[in-house]
Amino acid sequence: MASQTVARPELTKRRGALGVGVAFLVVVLLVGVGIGYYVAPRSQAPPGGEDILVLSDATVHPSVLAGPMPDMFSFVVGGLKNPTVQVKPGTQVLVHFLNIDTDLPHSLVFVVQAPPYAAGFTAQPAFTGAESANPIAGVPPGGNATFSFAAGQAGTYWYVCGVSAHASSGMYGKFVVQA
Ligand SMILES: [Cu+2]
Repeated sequence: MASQTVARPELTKRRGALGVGVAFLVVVLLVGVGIGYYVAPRSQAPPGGEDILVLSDATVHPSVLAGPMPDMFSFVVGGLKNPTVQVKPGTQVLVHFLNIDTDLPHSLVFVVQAPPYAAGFTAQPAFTGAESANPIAGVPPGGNATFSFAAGQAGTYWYVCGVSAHASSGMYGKFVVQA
């Protein structure tokens, strides 16, 4: 009995040290996961399922928001993140582009090339005028742009951000021209 009484404080000390050690490891693990989250490359695929926004009028006026938080490398069209936008051949598309990012420039270009995109990808418009002005420099945070083009030939196209390494970071969606 006497030896147990002596051993108990020692056991309590050990348990205390173990608790501190475990707490320390948990903190280190959480910090590590946090750092990993921020430095990990962004996914190439548009997140979530494929939302399709069908615009069937001869003239359409989509509002495109760029750089919403927390995922600044994405677009929001019709309240949807990087949706597939579908129009009919020959549709006159009048785009209202708004950069809602607080610190990054963004742009919008309709292209033929499908993902994945390299970091150095240079976006070339698939249709005459199918880009915001100065797509590489982009529209500054809080800025907006309006441009229009005719979605000529049926096919599958993509809309991307033309600022360097933004499309490769997941800033794109599908644009379908279909009767
Ligand atoms: Cu961008």
